[in-house]
Amino acid sequence: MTTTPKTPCHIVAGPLGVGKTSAILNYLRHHASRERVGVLVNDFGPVGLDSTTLQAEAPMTKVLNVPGGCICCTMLAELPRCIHRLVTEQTLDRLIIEPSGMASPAQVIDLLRGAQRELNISLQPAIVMLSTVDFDEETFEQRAYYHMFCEAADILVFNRCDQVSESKIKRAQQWADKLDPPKLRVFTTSHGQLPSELFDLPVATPQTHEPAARGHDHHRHHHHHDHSHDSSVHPGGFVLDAGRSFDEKVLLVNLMRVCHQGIAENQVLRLKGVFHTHTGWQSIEIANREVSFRPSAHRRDNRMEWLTQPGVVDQTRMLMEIDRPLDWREIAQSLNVN
Ligand SMILES: Nc1nc2c(ncn2[C@@H]2O[C@H](COP(=O)(O)OP(=O)(O)O)[C@@H](O)[C@H]2O)c(=O)[nH]1
Ligand SMILES: [Mg+2]
Repeated sequence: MTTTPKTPCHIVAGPLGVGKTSAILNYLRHHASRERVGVLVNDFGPVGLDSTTLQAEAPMTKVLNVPGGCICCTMLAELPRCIHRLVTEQTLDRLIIEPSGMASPAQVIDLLRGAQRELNISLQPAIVMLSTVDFDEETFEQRAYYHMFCEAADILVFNRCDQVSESKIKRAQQWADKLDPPKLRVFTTSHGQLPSELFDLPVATPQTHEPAARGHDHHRHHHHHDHSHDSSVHPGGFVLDAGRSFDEKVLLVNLMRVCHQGIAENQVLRLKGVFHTHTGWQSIEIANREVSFRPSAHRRDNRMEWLTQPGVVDQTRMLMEIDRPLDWREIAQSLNVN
């Protein structure tokens, strides 16, 4: 058993050229004299230019270039080895990792989450940077490429705001504020100037939470509306830490049951969730009495929100229902009946 404190480990991800290295440089300029920071860069070229720039800026910092070019699989194989080298060579106060813009941030997060204990690191909220120049609602809604980055973000940063109009910055911010599950923070900036508090946000490990009584849409600007007048609709929800994982088959079958039979006579009108399952992260939904499943890049926590009618369904009850062991006789019976 190791007694060395875990090194906080930050991921600064995002497409090529959005300003990741600039953000890390900015952090080093403000902190490298007070903190021992280790930086791992996965540059796209064979030369490792980013790591050279970073090292020149902050000579006290340990900068390591992860070889492997732009192929994220190669980088994934090298990453744990490089982290191990950095954290064993000296005690670090912090480790910052810039994956190549080609890497899927969710894959990097999965890898690090799995190796956390072994590497004695503690994964901090993932910072994902995007260029405000690239933003428009339609593109960000429709392109899987942007979904991948937005979903994986715990903290979403729109950089390059100096190159767009005020109204576009506002639109990006408003769009991101409406994302579901909500981000820990959405931040707009230029030249990678991030406030240091973004590196000190606590990793949420709540057991359960009572979500705000929101209506059927989650738009923040509707907050002033009072939906509670509709006493026949009851919201509920919970958040569980990311370390907890579920059996995908059990989840699916139980959600189908909940969808069709409700819980104790309470029909489930709407349900949304993200779950860490044994086979990966899944986003689930019930709408119009149908269950849908799709892979999710969200990695922060397990969470679920629902609306039922007419009675209140508490968190514990819902969790038990969706996690309860499969009863094949019951399933066979329900198949026969329907
Ligand atoms: N105009 C403008 N240029 C930026 C901004 N952020 C970064 N850059 C420049 O864009 C280029 C790529 O930035 P870099 O941080 O290396 O991006 P990375 O590929 O995500 O690491 C560099 O020349 C930066 O100086 C910004 O907010 N505005
Ligand atoms: Mg870079």
